[in-house]
Amino acid sequence: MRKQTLAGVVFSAALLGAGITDAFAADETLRSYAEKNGIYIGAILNSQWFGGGLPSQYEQVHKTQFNIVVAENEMKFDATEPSENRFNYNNGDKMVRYAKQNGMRVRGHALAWHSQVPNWVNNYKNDKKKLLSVLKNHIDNVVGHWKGQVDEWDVVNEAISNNEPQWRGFSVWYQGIGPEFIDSAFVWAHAADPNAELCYNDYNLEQGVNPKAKAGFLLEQVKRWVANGIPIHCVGSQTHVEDTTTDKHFIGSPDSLRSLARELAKLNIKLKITELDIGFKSGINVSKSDLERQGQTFRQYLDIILEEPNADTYLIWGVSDKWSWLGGLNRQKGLIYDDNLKPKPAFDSIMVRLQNFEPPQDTSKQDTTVSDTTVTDTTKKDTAATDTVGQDTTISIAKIVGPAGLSMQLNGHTLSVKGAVSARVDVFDMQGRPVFSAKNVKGSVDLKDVSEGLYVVRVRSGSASLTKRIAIK
Ligand code: 9MR
Repeated sequence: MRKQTLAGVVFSAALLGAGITDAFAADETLRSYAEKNGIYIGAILNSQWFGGGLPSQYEQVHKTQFNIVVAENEMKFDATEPSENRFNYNNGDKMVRYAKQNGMRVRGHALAWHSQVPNWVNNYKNDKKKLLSVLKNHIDNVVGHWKGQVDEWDVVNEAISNNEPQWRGFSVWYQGIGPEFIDSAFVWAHAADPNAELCYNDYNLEQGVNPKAKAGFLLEQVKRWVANGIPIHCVGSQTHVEDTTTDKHFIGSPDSLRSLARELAKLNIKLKITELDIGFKSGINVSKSDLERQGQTFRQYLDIILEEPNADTYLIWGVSDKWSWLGGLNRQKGLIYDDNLKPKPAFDSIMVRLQNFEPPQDTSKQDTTVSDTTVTDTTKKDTAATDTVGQDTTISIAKIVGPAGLSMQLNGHTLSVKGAVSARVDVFDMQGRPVFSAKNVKGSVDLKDVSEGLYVVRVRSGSASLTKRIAIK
């Protein structure tokens, strides 16, 4: 399977550099590097945006940094069909226009879900035939209205129970129709827009792929749907997770989610991360190192999307910690921008990863090529910096030539830069934190103050830029 092409994405956004740390140039945005890697990176449009209640900087950050969008609440059942057969598309239309203007892909969320169902639907809870026609009518109209404009839909959301691997009981659709509401919803959505990608979306899917976990149960259903010709194309993993150091009870992990991606690949089904946040418990004091560790976890989830061929989307459930649903879950600070819309270490961490990811060219050589410290092996599950450095006994990199003849070469601790009158050199650690920076470099620069480890070095001169992963011993 190939990554989805981003050919349709037009980069018309004014890249003004909003929300970019000083370490990154104005044209270095998450979306520009995501596009280079053939993936989508996004954040919801918060409900407050629809009412015009957010500062202009919010939208500036959003459209500059992201290339896929989803509405926090505005395409849900209660928003789109508040009373029977009377549809309201105003807010959804507003988002679709915004996405078009800014060259973004659109996700639709969500068609059949137990929550945010308007009261009138419950009047029919004991009438299976009527409920079926209510759900069909909703899907026909909503998917039909945005046919060709909403690229992918969460057709069914959260239909599996939290604790036990079984269907969720308290759902008007499940109780009134039975689990076959799911199969039908996919069939109707496909009929309404045959080109839309259709997903099953749920949370706690990063807690292991075994029969006792939600992901194991889901996998069995996906196998059945695929075998029965149900038009399902993707699984959305919401990935609302918690920092595992400050909450010892949280059991999710990037490795578990990666296992699910690999199982889904066997069925030709994609995995998307659709609602990512990595929160801390409310009330605890979140330190700088907590935020850096959070950044590393953000990067580990991104690695799945970059490395697994059937994974293509990395969507965060919010932009800034200031406007986040997480308080309601007794969590805090789970996003990549702080209360003042300033990028957090998590932003730097995923930015540097996006900039430096190199798809493996020859997988048979994985883990073996260490003579060149440019370390093209980026395919490990977790970029275990210490392991890689441990295998790497040299500290020179072959000459790397980039655009406009700009080149760099590392010998010992001396980085030589050629092809530039003067250059800026930045070195970042693997979590994207700047560890060294020098301006007006002519010829060479001494990195002796950079301690042993794995880093990313970037050389820039004018509009030319070269970035490489290096090991320093
Ligand atoms: O972020 C949404 C919040 O504003 C709503 O009050 C809430 C109501 O159910 O839904 C939130 O979004 C949820 C999403 O639709 C489905 N997955 C869980 C999300 C966070 O609760």
